[in-house]
Amino acid sequence: MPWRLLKIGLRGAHKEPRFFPEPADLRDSYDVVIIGGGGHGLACAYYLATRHGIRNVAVLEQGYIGGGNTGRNTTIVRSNYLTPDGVRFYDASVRMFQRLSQELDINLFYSTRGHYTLAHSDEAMRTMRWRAEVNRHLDVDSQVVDRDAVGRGIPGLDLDCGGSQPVMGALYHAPGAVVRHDAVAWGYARAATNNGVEVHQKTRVTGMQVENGRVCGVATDRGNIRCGAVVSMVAGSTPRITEMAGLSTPIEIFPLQACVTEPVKPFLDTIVVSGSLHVYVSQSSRGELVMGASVDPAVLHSTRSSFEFVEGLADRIVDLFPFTARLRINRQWAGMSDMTPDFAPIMGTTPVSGFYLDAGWGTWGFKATPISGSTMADTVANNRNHELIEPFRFDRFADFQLVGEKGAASVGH
Ligand code: PYC
Repeated sequence: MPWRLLKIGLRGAHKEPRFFPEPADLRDSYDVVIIGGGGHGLACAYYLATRHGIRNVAVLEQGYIGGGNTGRNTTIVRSNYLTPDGVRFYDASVRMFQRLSQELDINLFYSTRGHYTLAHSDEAMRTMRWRAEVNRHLDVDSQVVDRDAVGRGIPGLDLDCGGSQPVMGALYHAPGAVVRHDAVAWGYARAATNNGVEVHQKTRVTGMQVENGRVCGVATDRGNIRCGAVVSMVAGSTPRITEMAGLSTPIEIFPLQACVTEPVKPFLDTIVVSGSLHVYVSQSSRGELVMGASVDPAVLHSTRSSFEFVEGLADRIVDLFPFTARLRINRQWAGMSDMTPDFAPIMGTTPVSGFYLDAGWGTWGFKATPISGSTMADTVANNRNHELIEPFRFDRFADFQLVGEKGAASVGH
């Protein structure tokens, strides 16, 4: 049980302090400036302070914390990836997530549900078998299950999908989970500020100072800051920031949309993904169906959500769960996904000394929050890539060392 909750319960007085203090002014200099107050940036700040004793850190967020992709995803956590590099990395993340409520002393409502990736063709079954082999080799609990087992595991699912794409089987990943995404950002923000980090919201980075190949400061809309290191941990703004450092990456930005229905009685206690139908769905603790699709078809820097998205998604969700035809959609939104050519992130040191990059998360950045924060903090503290992120290094495209995770995407792109 989180200690703070216990203390408040026993005290009887329920006045709560501000969740975390907001510093008034920017200082002239910091050891490390982190651009982006989403889960990754806040986690990195927290681990810099707690594991490496680097506390003179500012997190600069142009909006409000968790207002970007951290609060715009469908909260899924899993490690059933395709490449050994991806599986090792996300397995470490799942393990950190499982302990995170205790560590941050906040109830993140982490809920292990099990995760089905449905296969509707022989080719998809082959990919599921491949993923299961790689996962099990690395001690990650994934197995291929047949059509009957899918039917038993997901009551209410039409195994024939309205006759369009009958289910043949699935990859079942028992550790698959959901977790309250905004609380992850708040938890890291509070824990980081308790350890001396400053989190500055509504502070936009407008420029970067690089001298003799080394970063030495950033300009913001609230003034200039000198610093020893800059870590870019943004989504949707990566090209804008890398350009300031004089770098370019193969990242392109595509919107990824999602929505929730009105609440209904609990019927779905697992996470269901269909790559062929381009949908994923889980039921929140409030009873809403949380659903999403693949990225939008064209490059766009926007968080607008569209009628076309809901129309297309609803059509396919009804094939899976016919009773949902009667449900209303309560909310819809979009995030901006940094897509790389090999569907793997770009992490670590860069050709500009003191400038570190955490980007290219595509459609799966949220689930990497703890491991990305901790490995990036280690990388910054030691100025060399942590071994778990070395496969995702900045120059892998120039070296033709791609990671090739497309087969593990929840939905086709
Ligand atoms: O990778 O699990 C995933 C995911 C779900 C929604 C988008 N990506």
